[in-house]
Parts: sequence; C-alpha cells; structure tokens
Amino acid sequence: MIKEISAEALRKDFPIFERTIRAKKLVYLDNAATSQKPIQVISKIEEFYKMHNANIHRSVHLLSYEATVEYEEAHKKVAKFINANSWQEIIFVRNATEGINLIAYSLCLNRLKEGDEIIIAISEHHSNLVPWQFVARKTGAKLKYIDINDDYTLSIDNYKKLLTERTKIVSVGHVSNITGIINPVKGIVSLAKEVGAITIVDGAQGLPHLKVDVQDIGCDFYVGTGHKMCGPTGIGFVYGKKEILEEMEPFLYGGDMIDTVTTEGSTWNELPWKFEAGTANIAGGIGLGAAVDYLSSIGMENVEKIEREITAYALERLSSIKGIKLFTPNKVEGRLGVFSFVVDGVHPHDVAYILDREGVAIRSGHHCAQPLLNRIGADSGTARISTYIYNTKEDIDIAVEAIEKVKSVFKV
Ligand code: 7TS
Repeated sequence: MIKEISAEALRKDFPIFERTIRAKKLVYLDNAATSQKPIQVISKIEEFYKMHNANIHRSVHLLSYEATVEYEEAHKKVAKFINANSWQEIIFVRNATEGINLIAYSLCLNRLKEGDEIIIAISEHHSNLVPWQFVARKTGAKLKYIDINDDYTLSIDNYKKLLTERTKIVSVGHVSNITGIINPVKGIVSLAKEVGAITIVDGAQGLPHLKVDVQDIGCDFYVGTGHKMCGPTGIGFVYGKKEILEEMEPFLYGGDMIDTVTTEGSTWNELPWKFEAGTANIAGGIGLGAAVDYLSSIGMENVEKIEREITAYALERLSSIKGIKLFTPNKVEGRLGVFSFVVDGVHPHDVAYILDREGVAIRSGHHCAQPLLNRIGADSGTARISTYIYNTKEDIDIAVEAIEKVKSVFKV
C-alpha cells in the first residue's frame, strides 16, 4: 500500500479526529499516555469478533483454528517488527508493566541473592522501578540509580562507576516519558555485557516512534506496550532471548502453559506459551498485529521523519513562550516529541484544565516518574505535551495559544 506520508494524511486514518471537544477541534497531545487508534486496527478487532471469535489452542473446529493462526501470526509480526531471531521469543502480556514484572518474578526473584546489584536509571517510569525495589527487598540485592547530566541526558560516566562484577541486572528505558530523551541503549547494554549482567530495555516509549532492532541493541529482553503504538489497550509483549526464556521459571501457572500434568507435577509448554497462561487477550493480540502492520506500512523511517519535523516545530514554539520552564534539552537530535513544562506560578493541573477547555488534551502530574521529577526540581509535577504521527503544526499552534491563555487567566 502506498500512502501519502504526512501527518495530515495519516490523521485521516484515525476516526477519533472526526469528533470535536466542546465544539472545538480535538488537539490530542497526550500520546505518551496512549496513542489514538487507526481504523485499520479498529476494523481488525471488529472483524475478529464478528467472523472468527473462538478460544485458541483448545478446540478442533474451524473458528478455533482461524483464531489460533491469527493470534500466532501476531507474534510473528511483532518478532519481525523488532527483528527478533524467532517468533517464539515474543510473549504476549497485558502491558509493559506486566512484562517487566514477568522478568522480575520469573528470572530475578529466583536468581538474585544478597550482595548482587541491579542498575536502573533515575529517569525510569515507575513500571521499571517499583518492581526492582521489590526484587531488591525480597532478595537482598542492592538497587542503584544512574544519574542524569545537566542537560537531562543519562550520565554514562556515572553508569560506568556504578557497574561492578556484582551487577546482575541492568534495566533502562529506551526513551524517557518526561524529557523525551532517547537513551543510548546499545552502549548501555554493551557495557553491561562486559560484567555479564542481564540487560532489559523498557521500550514503552521507544517502540512507537523508532525503528527497533533487538539483535542490534543486543539486549536480553525488550518490553513493549501495544496501546502507545496504535494498538489496543491490554496487550503488550516481552521479547526475550530464547536460551534465557527456556531456563526461566513460568510467571503464571494454569491452563495452556503446560505440556503434561499429573497429580505429582507438571511440565511446561513450548515457548512462548509457557509464559501465556489462561485464555489470552486474543482480540488484543490480533489488534497489536494490525498496529504493527499499520506502522510497517508507513515505515518506521518515515515515522521518525514525521516526528522529527513536529518535534522541531514544537520545540521552537514552546521554547519561545515567556514564563514557562521546559524540562527537556534545547535540541532536536537524540530526543522525541515529549515536552514537560511548568508555567510559572500555575499548578500543572490548572494548565491541563484550561488547555482542555480549548480542546487540547495533555497530561499533568508526576507521570509515574517521581524520582526524576524530584531530581529535576519539579516535585509538584509538570504539564506534558507529547506528539505522535498525526500531530500537525496547527495542533502545536493551538496548544501554544492555549498556554498563552493560561498565562492571561492567571495573570502571570
Ligand atoms: N515505561 C515507560 C517509559 C512508560 O512511559 C510507561 C507508561 C510504561 C512503562 C508503562 O506502560 P503500561 O502500558 O504498562 O502502562 N507511561 C505513561 C505516561 O507517560 N503517561 O501515562 C502512561
């Protein structure tokens, strides 16, 4: 399919933009929270329920066969999208949070012991932070945080100092949901490998926007979440290297994850089903496959190009507003279109409220990254604009005008 590749053209694939917000144009700039869904994904899910709905792997009838094939196919699509070596390395889970918990419970709780060390960054989303606090508490391992530089980038010097022979796990976010900075995950993984650590990349904010090649990054695990990349909610995945997944204990126990069960004990199903206990989110998995098809039809190089343009424009417009503080590097390279900011003297929730009255959807608060907000001195939270492939310059202009309105309402 040849598509005209521009935000204006892609926008037409998203039915939600046909609606208005209090008679105003919907300006959706809350994409780091979740993306909108194209008609291609919505239709695929509808078609599944209308035409093929059945449980997978269980029954011999045609519907079950069709559902099984489509669901397995979705794993293959994800595998190809991130260049995994095998589709059996893709485990479907509910979201990135569950994916990281799967690794924490199945691998790390069983393997780590007192004296071992886990390294994450101070910029992590709570999903890649709280599970590690739990693992540390349960195993006696020590949790260490990579600090940031003055320009909000991760301090690789600090990371090098934290790495020791005792480092067993290094888990970092691909892209910060606060600053939009793309972390140098390939380099981080390669340094971790020198001390033999297991490496995990939280790709929740990276995968929707960047071409990802897990073999090139070299990580042991990469975690993704469908709803931020045009897919439905309730579906995400863990990529894990086969040899590690084979050795790991299952996460959840029950139906479909077993090979044989006797009263004495059980053996496990082959990958990835060993980690997909119970009836899966079949429609969600198929919807994620459709989202991958959609992004692939645009081409991730084109996604990156479109996003670079809107990021550059948003940076230029936002940084020219007087009286706001932006918590993001003042450059386009090495970052995505995520802009956390505070308007002097105005609470972030008030900013978001007034923007909403203008039809502009943004997020405000701590964005589930409290340690980073404390570190950068934004303890009471920030307002956050985050862009995606369908955002136009007009969207940014409307948002900027709305921020000016905030200033005039609060007389700041
Ligand atoms: N990791 C990062 C870097 C994230 O930004 C998020 C969600 C998650 C993990 C968790 O994803 P989930 O699908 O399991 O919920 N971030 C945000 C956000 O910035 N605003 O709302 C959700």
